[in-house]
Amino acid sequence: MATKTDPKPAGAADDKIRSADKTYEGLSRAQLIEAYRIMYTSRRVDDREILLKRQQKIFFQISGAGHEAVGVAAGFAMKPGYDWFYPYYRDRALCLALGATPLDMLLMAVGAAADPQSGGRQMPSHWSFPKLNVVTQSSPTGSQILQGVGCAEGGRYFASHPQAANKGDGDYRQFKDVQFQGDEVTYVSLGDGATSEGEFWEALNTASNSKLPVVFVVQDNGYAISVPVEVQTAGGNISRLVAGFPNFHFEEIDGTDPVASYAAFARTVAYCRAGDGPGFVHAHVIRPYSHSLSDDERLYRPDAERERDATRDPITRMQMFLIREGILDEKGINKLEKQVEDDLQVAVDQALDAAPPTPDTIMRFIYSPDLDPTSPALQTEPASAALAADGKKAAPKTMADLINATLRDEMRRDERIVIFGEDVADASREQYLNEKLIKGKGGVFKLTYGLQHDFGSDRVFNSPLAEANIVGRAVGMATRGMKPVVEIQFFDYIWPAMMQLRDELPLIRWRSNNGFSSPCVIRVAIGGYLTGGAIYHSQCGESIFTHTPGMRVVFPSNALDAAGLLRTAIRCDDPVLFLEHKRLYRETFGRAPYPGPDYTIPFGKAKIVQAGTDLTVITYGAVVPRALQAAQKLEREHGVKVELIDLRCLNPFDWDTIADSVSKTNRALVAYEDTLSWGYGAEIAARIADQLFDHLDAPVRRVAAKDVFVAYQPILEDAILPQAEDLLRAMKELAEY
Ligand SMILES: Cc1ncc(C[n+]2csc(CCOP(=O)(O)OP(=O)(O)O)c2C)c(N)n1
Ligand SMILES: [Mg+2]
Repeated sequence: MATKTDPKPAGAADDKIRSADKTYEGLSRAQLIEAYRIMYTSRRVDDREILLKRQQKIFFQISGAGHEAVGVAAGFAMKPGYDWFYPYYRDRALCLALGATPLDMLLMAVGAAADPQSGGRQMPSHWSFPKLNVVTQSSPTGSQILQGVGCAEGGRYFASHPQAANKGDGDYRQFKDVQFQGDEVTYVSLGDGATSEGEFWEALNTASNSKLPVVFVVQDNGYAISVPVEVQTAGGNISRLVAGFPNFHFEEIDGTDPVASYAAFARTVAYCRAGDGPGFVHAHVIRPYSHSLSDDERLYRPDAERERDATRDPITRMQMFLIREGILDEKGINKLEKQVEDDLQVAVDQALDAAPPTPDTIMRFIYSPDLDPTSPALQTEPASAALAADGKKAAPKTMADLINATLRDEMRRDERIVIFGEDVADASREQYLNEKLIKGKGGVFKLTYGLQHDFGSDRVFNSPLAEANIVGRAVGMATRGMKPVVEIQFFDYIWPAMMQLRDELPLIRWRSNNGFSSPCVIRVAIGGYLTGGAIYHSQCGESIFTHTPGMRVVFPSNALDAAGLLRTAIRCDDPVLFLEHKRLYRETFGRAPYPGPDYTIPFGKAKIVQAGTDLTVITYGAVVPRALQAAQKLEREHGVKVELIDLRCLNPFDWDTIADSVSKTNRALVAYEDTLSWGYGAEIAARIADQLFDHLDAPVRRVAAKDVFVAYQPILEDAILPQAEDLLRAMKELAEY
């Protein structure tokens, strides 16, 4: 191991003093003893968990064995509760070094209610320690990396907008504490296998380009379950592949050597703290305990290879180092180890006695316990009505205009809001704007036009063309207390962000048992009826997201609702998917005067577009104007009075309004633009059949798109998407049933 000694010659008496003062890359002898205590504790917690798993007292085990030295080194070089940490499941020693206890870990392993990390919701080794700034970890390999980048961006943003950290009234800010240091560093770690995930490269790209203070740590144990590193990584060495990223400080180290690892981290953290850019530490480690307790590495690794690794075991190496350097003798080591064992036994006993969570808690913290976006207090009147009463009638505006105006109002009100996405800025080369050489873009649909001009390039900016990048960074920023309002240019291209949207964003709060939250807004242009939009610019698919607990989903059909619901979305303490129908952006239907900067609509409150007595039509989005047209024709021609319900918000949705209406009309038609089978309306239809069966005089009917993607040729598009005539026919049949 690397050592550094005081070069000054000395006599025998001085020798003792000198050796007591001797430091090892800045680590004192006491710190090295502490490092060994943590490493040994980490290994022994793994061993005890393995035993408990064999005794069926815990339900899963994955170890940090072989990764202890690099973990302790990073923990010593960084500051808990000051810096930020997005660890990997092998980071047991890191977490112990930061201040987590074996009891915290064992409570998680038994799935105790008192598990401080998840309350029994997550597997062991899925670290989450709010006080230490260790951010809730998930299982998908690699999804933590972009979040770490967003976290670092959050710290930088608050440092340059300190007032933004102030609490604000009447919105999520009341419940979202912000702390920032100005020079904090974000730690993100992953395995050699996880470097193959695309999000890893997206994260390096942004950290490099923005010179963000992120330390990327690849703990390379040579295997991803059974797949060796040369299969993951072209040429077998990740350091060689990433070397071309500008602005980085790179280190490639023996991660089984705590002193060398500490030195590398100290250099890297100093570089990041100084604001010079990100760091990359590639630590070669070993994995002596197979991948997890569900894996037996003897199936794919011969004994000779495993024995070779064993000679590098960081625990035995560190023991030998302490003895060789005269820091501890064998007796000292035995004493330390005995103390660790005794303490561990107490923790194991406590964990085994801990009460499990009760099943009645399962629904807690899916959403914010503090701010209810369905609150009647959010029901407001548009200020435009007051203006109209004064006789100064404001001109009706499109949905696009009012979304833009709402974003502007809210950005003025809440400095934590940033907007980013593809093409959303007016111009990334802002000198063109300053010199008034150009007008600016502001989104492919121009929804964010002028916002960069008004609020600056650090609040409205373009992202790379990478949807996971957009959402993953937003998650990290929102965790820090910012309010990212990001744009996915077309719903059809939301899928690269799916891991973040399904497994991360909506789960941050629930899986951490309310330890963390990430309330942000994802605006998405959605839908067809475009004439030429074709397959990849016409998709719906909202049910995929309403099927995800933890995600609010909103889908307005007109300008006023869009303004009111977007404001509620932005002020909300939950993640919101805000779906904007492209066809409705500039329609004549549903224009409205500007409703003022405080106009909100509660989530989960439908609107009765037209009252009726004979038949209920439940719909939303671009089907609303088509259904209205059909209903008006049906009444004109056949005297049938349709009650038309616009859901506006899909999760939560307004069951009470549906139930009241169907109980009255005894007939229900559910209409939606997405493909018929498994669509959002299928759930509504099922609930009506289930809960309102006694009120029905006819089967519940659905009108939706054919079960095919939208084709380019307008004749085909018309045949695929539900049209007013289809709705009219279905309404008439149902009324006559
Ligand atoms: C996205 C994703 N795909 C697959 C898995 C299943 N899985 C869990 S760990 C793992 C291997 C990870 O290897 P590496 O990143 O090298 O980390 P190590 O376990 O070796 O420390 C795989 C495939 C997962 N958790 N997430
Ligand atoms: Mg690995």
